[in-house]
Amino acid sequence: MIPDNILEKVGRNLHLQQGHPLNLIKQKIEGYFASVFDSDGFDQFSFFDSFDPYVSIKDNFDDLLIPEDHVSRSSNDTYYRSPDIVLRTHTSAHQNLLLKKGKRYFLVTGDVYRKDTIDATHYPVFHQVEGVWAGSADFWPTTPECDIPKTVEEFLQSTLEGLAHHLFGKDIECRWSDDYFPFTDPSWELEIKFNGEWLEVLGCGLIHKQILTNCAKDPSRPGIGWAFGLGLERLAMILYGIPDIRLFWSEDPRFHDQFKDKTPDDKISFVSYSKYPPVYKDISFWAHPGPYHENTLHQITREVAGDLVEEVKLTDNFTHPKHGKTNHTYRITYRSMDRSLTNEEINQLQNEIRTRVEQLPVELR
Ligand code: FA5
Ligand code: MG
Repeated sequence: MIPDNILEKVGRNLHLQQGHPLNLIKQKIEGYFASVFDSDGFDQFSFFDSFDPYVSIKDNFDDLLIPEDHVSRSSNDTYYRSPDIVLRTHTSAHQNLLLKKGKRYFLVTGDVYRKDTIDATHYPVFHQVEGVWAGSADFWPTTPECDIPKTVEEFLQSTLEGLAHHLFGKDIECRWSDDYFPFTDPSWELEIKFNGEWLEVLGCGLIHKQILTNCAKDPSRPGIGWAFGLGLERLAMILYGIPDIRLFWSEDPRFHDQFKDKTPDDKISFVSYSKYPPVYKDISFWAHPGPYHENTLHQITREVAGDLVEEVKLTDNFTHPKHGKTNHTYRITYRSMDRSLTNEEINQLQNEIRTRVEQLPVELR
């Protein structure tokens, strides 16, 4: 049920490999939380990074108040090992268990898995750091002038802006927008400017009161707290100037030699060792609305072409006024990170993709 190209990533634990950029940036983030929450009045954070990526749907969805019919539960979005066990789609899967154990201040780092679109900043396996700060009910002074949720919100945003400054320096451009998660209320996302464009790096919010109540020893005193989940690859791309998310999985020494002897305090600017030429191929088909899910072509392409696919982009999406069917045209960009591609191998991959698409409820053109 879980394809081989995904299974082979389980257990690689890039975030634990010494001298890997994801490990370096993880250490920088942990270092920031260790130093900020070291002063009087703050309890220290605990760091976890080795929880099993197979989790129950209770942990990944139910306990986070994600509704039964939410799209993220669908097998178009999530890798199911069995009806009750998934590859975690986010590190939030560990929030409830840790809170129930009485942990209130912690980071959890781990690999997460999603059937997602394909381009330079999305990959079906990536790494997140979850952060939770859950203050007790009597942490804040309850004077009438003190708006507690507002204070906790400002505390969250200043902590995360402080992290951005710690990683990237004071001149980094950040912006906040409202977001939505079933497990936080209110919720926000943080974007950072990268190569002239805004890149979403994290989601966060005040922990939903129901979750704090469910996890509290005394449910009548749930307290108040915040949580965030950030994408480690995205931050490492910005920090080290890594142009393509596939590079994190490369075994090319020209990649690893640039990081392997470094410490989290070293300044590193990744030097691209090549930009091999891309090969473009288009594929078009008519699809009825409903039976064809837009993620399907991305998954097929990833299964057939692995890391040789750089991007899958919908370039035309036209609904015929008479028969109501929609034409989908996708442009597939093939490019290797470490060598030139031959026409022959790409034609073979493209034919295999066409053969698989023919088995879908669509009409290939
Ligand atoms: C979540 O996963 C929430 N669990 C975050 C959260 C935690 C919110 C706690 C509130 C409280 P989201 O789906 O937006 O949110 O993903 C969080 C981050 O993961 C994104 O901002 C992005 O940096 C990264 N990310 C998401 N999808 C991908 C992908 N396919 N490839 C690489 N990074 C990704
Ligand atoms: Mg998001």
